[in-house]
Amino acid sequence: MAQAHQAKYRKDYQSPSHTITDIDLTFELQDTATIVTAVSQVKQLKDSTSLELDGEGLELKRLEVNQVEWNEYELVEGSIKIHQLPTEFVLTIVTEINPEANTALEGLYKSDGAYCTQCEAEGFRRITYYLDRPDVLAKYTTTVIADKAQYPFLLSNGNRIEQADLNDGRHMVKWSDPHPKPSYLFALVAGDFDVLRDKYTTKSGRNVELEIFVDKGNLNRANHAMVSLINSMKWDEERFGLEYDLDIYMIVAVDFFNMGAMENKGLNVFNSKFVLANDQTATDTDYLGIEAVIGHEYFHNWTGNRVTCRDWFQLSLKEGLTVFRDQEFSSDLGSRAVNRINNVRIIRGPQFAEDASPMSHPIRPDKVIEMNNFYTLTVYEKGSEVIRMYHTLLGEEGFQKGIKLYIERHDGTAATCEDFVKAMEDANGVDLTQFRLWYSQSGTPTVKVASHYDAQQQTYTLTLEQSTEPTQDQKEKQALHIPFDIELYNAAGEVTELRCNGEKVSNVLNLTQAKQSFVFEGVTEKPVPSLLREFSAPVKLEYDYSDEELTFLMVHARNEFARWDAGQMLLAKYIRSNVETVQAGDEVSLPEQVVDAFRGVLLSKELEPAFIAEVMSLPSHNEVSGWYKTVDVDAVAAVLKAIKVQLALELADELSAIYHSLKQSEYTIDHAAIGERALRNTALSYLAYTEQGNALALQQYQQANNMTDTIAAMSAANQAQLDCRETLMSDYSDKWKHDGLVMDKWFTLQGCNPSTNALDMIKQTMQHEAFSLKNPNRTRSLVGSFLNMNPVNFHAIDGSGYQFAGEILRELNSVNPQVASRLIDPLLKLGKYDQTRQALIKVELEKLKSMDDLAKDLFEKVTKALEA
Ligand code: B3K
Ligand code: ZN
Repeated sequence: MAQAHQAKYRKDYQSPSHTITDIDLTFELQDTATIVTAVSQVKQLKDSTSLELDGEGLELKRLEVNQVEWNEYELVEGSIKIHQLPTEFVLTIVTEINPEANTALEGLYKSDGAYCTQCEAEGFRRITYYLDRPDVLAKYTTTVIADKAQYPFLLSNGNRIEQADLNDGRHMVKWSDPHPKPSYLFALVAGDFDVLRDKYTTKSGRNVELEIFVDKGNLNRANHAMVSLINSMKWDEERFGLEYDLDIYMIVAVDFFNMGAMENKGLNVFNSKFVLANDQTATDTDYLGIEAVIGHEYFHNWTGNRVTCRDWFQLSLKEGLTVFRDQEFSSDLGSRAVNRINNVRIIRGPQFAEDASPMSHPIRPDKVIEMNNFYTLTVYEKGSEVIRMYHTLLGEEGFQKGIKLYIERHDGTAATCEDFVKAMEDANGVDLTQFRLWYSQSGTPTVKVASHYDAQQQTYTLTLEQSTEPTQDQKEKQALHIPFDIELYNAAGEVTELRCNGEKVSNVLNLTQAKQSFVFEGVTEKPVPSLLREFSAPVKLEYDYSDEELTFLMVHARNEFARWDAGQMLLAKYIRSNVETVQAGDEVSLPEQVVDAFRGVLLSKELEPAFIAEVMSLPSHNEVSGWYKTVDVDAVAAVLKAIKVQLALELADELSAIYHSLKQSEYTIDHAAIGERALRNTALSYLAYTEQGNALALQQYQQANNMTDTIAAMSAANQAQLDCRETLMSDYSDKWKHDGLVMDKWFTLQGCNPSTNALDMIKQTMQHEAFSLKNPNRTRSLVGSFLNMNPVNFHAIDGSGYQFAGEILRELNSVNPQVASRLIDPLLKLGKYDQTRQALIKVELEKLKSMDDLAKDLFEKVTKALEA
């Protein structure tokens, strides 16, 4: 039986009893016995002669206070308590750690041949005993000592201030970071790398050395990361007026990493997936991902590092804001509409699902057992939507005024979400009292809209009603301040000016009550409303649109997002009705006018190809599942496939014409070319279901001169189970089996394989020479894609998919609890399935719960799911 782990509550926050102003660290790196000496300047802040420091998995070698050996201490689970301390003192702690045995990839560990660290959220305590909390900010000096031949590069935060060869084949490098920082931003890397170097001069003239460290032989894959870094530095100066503040910026790409990347001060550590790319190894999606993540980590330098978080409950303060900044960066550099569409898909799909799951929590959580479990879509993506709502309400100018004040007030300190709201209020002279509820209320609000046109009075009334269903963490819900962006169109497709009470009003309605009516005057004909434009709030919209209104908006809405959204709503209507049709044992069908609406988009000459590709993309199985209380997995899968096939057959000529007209002779990475490939490959994903499918996929694979087209061919063959599938899969594996990162795309395809014997094939695939459960990227690619993107096989009614998930989770619990805890998410949603499936999932959750050594990470999620 798992031991119960203690929860922490936001309301219990206490400022620290002591602070540490400076820390001098020395690392003597050895694979199984690294010695860490930490010399800290400690100051008492509260009336306490005892100091409790966090520490996990450490062997204490020495403890001194003011250079004198100290015996007044107790070692307890997770910490050390030191007693009888003076008010100010120098604390010396020597610990021994074992980086080689560290498969959890938290603290100091080895990734292939290199040493690296991951300290956020609470990994620094696996390096030394420390006040491992974000509101203790110290200046760091770090000396790294290691064998010179094996580890020629020894890196840490800040500037390199000293280096020397030692007499025993080892060498040392000393770093000093002038900016006080919390322990979670500490980093160390030691290894042998190839380095891509460049320079950047900031607006005010600071010369910055840029260095990207990659595994030997990968230099030809680092260029896009460098371009993205330079673009990020420039963009933050132009759009936010924020400049870099050190003389060097380093990025290291490692193969073993629990998440995407980490914003350690001056020394970002990245999952190699978000650094390495060239046209032969990476898809367009990879390129865009690299741009976004490089930007995200760079933008943290101000929103996260210079202004950090007081405690981990405030995580969205840095993450929501930084996601907003990276989304804006990608939108300014590429297509705003396509970026918005993809961000909204994440909210409507997996984020809404998280809100409805046992893990529901507000963007600022109130209760946490394992902090790593709260790096969630809610904190990040919904957090970013909350930031976007300030932007919608205040405009770019007002928003930037707020950011400026926030940074002026809190630079060099640890702040709270409340500090951020206050800065926005004070800079703009507005009252955001009700808006604050977005930080404390969990769940997804629904806004139900009713309309009424009065021809005689020439008035049009929209009645908006908001409600939020109870969630597992919070039963009572209140009315939120919802910015609700609308437009009204007349029959000619022109926009009607909005007037209320004789005055012109903004497009953004302020919905603040449970139910509220807005009466628009001077409306000379019954309009078609465009509602929740740009997805101006993270809510579900309910409005009874007719097919005619939706096809009208698909053509006439001025804004591309609204056109796409109308297409999605039209599809949603027919997906829902067809699910019922299938349940009644009848055939799926789409009416002619719906097919024609999509034909119109395909034939459009003005729309960008990238945008057309988005309109043609059906909602995912996960997103559709979110529409139902209890989801019929097989019916939804059948409907999505049948709709795809019907569109493919009816639009085959148009799709085929597009496919052939968009053939490119040369591969370039610019947004126009990426968009054309996206549309061409979307066309292929449909054509795969026609007679020409097999020939086209095979030919595209053979002729492809870039990875985007290669993977698109394989993916079409996989989804439509074409005859050429096996040939393509084995050819690819022969070519890339030595390269785990490139093989991840192949593992993902195996994981999503819709074939009825997919699970057996996946089990065989786990024996592939490139696969290892210890590597998070491999595990996520194969197992993660099976759990998240293979609905029919994962939810197989014989329970085989759940059993497989259970086995993997039990193994990963001790190998890498963080990865296990990410992987378990689909099983937490058991409440969405029929009784048989629920019971089967429950068996697996109970088995996990009964494990003696169940890690905090899984414990928190499993208990919540079983309480549901
Ligand atoms: N701040 C890190 C995430 C750390 C996750 C810890 N489990 C990356 C990011 O959001 O930029
Ligand atoms: Zn972040």
